[in-house]
This record gives sequence, C-alpha cells and structure tokens, in this order.
Amino acid sequence: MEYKIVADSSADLVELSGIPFASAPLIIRTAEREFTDNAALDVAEMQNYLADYRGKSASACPNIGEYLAAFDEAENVLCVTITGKLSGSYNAACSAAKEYTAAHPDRHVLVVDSISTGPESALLIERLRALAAEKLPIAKIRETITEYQKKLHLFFALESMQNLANNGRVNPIVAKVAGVLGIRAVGKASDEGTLEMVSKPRGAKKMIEEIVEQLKRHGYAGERLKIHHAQNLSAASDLLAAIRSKFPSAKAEIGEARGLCSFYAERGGLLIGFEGAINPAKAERVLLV
Ligand code: X90
Repeated sequence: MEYKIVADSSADLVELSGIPFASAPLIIRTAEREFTDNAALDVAEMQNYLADYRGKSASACPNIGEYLAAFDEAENVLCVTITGKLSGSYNAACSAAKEYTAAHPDRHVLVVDSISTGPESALLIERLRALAAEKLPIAKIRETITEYQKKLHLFFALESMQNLANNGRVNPIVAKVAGVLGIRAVGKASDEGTLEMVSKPRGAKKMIEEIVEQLKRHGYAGERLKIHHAQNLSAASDLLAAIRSKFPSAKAEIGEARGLCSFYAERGGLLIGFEGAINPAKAERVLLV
C-alpha cells in the first residue's frame, strides 16, 4: 500500500515528513494582489498589506485540476479539506477523487472533510500518517479516522471577525463583538463545521482563562493539542503555559497559521485543536472511491 497525503492549505502545513505529501493552496485576493497560500507565501507581509488595504478581499479554494495535480500518480490518496460548510474545497476534492479513480480504476482516494480547519486538520493528518505507516487498507483507515475525528475539537479566539463577516462566513452582527475595546470572540467549530460563538472575554488574560475552561469542559486531559497563531506567538505561548500548569504532561505544541487561516483569523487570532471527549453529534462527511 503506497499512500500520499493531500491537504488544502487551511491545514497550515507547508511540509510533512515521513510520507509523500502535497498541499493544495487556497488563494487570498484583493483587487490589486493575489496571495497563493503555499510555502513561498510571506504571511507577515500579507498581513501587513491587508491591514492597510481598504478595498474588498476574498478567498478561493483549490479547483478540481489543482487537486488532480496534487494527487499526482499516487496509488492511494488520503485527502483532508477545510469544512465543506464554509468552502467549496471538499466538493472540489470529491470531484477530483471521482475523476482520478475513473481514469485509474486501480487507485483509491479517501476525502475527509475536517468539519474544521487549521490545527484540527493537522491532527487528523498526523493520525492519517500513522495509519498509513501501519499499512492499513484504505477502508480500515476510513473507519478509524472518522472515529478519531469525533474526539477532535476546535476553539478559536479572534480579535477581529471583519474578513469572516465581509465574506459571508459569519453573521455580521455576531462579528461585531470582536475587536471592540479589547473584546475577543471565543468560539468553536460547531458539529456541522460552522462558527459557533461561546463567549466574549474582555482582555487577553480572560480569553486564556476561558479557553482553558472550555478545554476542560470538552474533555481535554493532556492529550494531543495544537495552537496555531496568526502573528501572535506571545498569546500562543501564554496559552500554552496556562495549559501546562493544569496539564503538566500535555502533548501540546504551537504552530503558525498560514495564509488562509491568517486571513480569516486575522492578526492576533488563535486556533486551538485538541483531542477531548467523543462528540457523537459531530457531522461525518467523507468519501472513499
Ligand atoms: O473556499 C474558500 O474560499 C475558503 C473559505 C474559508 C472560510 C472560513 C475560514 C475560517 C478560518 C477562522 C476561525 C475558525 C473557524 C472554524 C470553523 C469550523 C479560521
């Protein structure tokens, strides 16, 4: 069994060791410039540019051809996308999977909708890599990964939700809470893979307390956790320290949000993906062809 992992760039992975890997980039676009969310993207420079830019900005997911190029010649493709409720990426990947296997009946593609993004997708991908290393048949990988997915959770803390609101990914009234007088919007990925608001802590300290409280409430007990930050290593480090003081042996680490997540989480935003309690209500969107 030869496996390749393909993910869209919302997983914040520019590379992955130990297994063939390709990232299908999303694009962030203004009237003047276009940013391809690949390894060459200077995320800080994009953020600086966007902070001063007053016009419209938007994103676009990879198309079928870009997914086909990422699948390349792999025998078995394990593909992870951003939530299909907020992006066309999952649909594009599924269409590519059907074309790919129609042209090569001996090949297989598993497409997993993360129902999430960023650090939760990265956790899924690392688990897929481990399953591939065990050389499990792809049907078994499908079964195991969808079960694993039910215990993954994603929280976010955002200083601004302007880009989410401008692009119709969140209700503009909901979006107003963030960015006013140091108020953070703390929320989570809903069971369906949309943004669900949880609270509006005032100030960074309260935000960290809230996240730690939510981790406990969602069954976090020191298992794997990833914090992806949008140009905010200091808040990510403070959060990690707070997590470690409650869970000294936490398998927790910090990573950097790449282009797509940085665009929507905006400067200062944090995304936290972790292994916690099983959520049987979590949506399952997966295709195996
Ligand atoms: O297809 C496209 O153009 C991509 C659209 C993506 C829209 C949403 C991105 C959200 C990124 C913000 C906070 C976490 C939200 C979790 C929701 C499940 C990060």
